[in-house]
Amino acid sequence: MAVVNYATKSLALKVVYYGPGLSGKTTNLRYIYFKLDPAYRGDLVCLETDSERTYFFDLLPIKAGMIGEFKVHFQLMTVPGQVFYEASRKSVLKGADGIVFVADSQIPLLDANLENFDGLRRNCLQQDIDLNAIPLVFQYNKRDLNYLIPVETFNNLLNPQRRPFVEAVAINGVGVFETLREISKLTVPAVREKVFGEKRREEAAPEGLSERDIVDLQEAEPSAKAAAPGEVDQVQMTKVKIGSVKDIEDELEKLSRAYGDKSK
Ligand SMILES: Nc1nc2c(ncn2[C@@H]2O[C@H](COP(=O)(O)OP(=O)(O)O)[C@@H](O)[C@H]2O)c(=O)[nH]1
Ligand SMILES: [Mg+2]
Repeated sequence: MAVVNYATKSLALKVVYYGPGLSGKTTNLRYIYFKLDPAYRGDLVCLETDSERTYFFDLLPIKAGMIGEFKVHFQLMTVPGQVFYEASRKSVLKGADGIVFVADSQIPLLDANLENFDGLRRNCLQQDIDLNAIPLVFQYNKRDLNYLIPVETFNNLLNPQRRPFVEAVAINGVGVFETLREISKLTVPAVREKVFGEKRREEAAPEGLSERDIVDLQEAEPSAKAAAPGEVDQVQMTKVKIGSVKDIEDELEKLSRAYGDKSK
């Protein structure tokens, strides 16, 4: 559920990039960070524990516009892919307002995608998230490679409801902003309804975050040119140490509030 801060009039929407390990989740966040005007985004943060079992999460706050008088920002985050991080995957999903499922299009990874999606289904159940109702967008990534799972196969197996899906080459930025736009288009009205539903109906207040704001997100890209090879991989990340899986939720909320407080 979106974090509402009435004191600073800010609203943080949480969008989780989910998917099997190495499907390209971090690459998506790095590209968005790389292309977005710094005025629109916070630091790209990587959360990790001190122990030998390191948990990697990436977190990127971006400014998106207004809902009524509330400043909206998205908190984009990834989940760690490896099987033994199930607990932290669950924890990152808690309170999600939207989910991007980043699938790896390589044929040998079909089962890995399907198993990971089953895991998402299970984790959503445990977090009281209705996967059939929550804003969800599929990104079929790595379309630059050979031996690809056909989009139709992906849709039949993962996406029978025909949620929005985007073919992507995240490493070159292809489809990255389109995915972000699709998930924001679904998430903003859902949150507006949940948080302000009652109030808005009686007030007939001006439209919240508009299509234009979301389009601006794309136009903040300095140019249409793709990133040079390796450029996105070199994006610097701020590392933040966390004590345990239990601290993850607190840390995410803290970082989100801090960004909401300083963003204008
Ligand atoms: N060929 C290709 N490689 C990609 C693409 N997107 C990501 N990668 C590479 O896949 C690897 C894993 O990506 P990463 O974003 O770290 O995956 P994550 O585990 O989902 O966060 C990295 O070496 C990326 O450079 C893509 O669209 N095409
Ligand atoms: Mg990653």
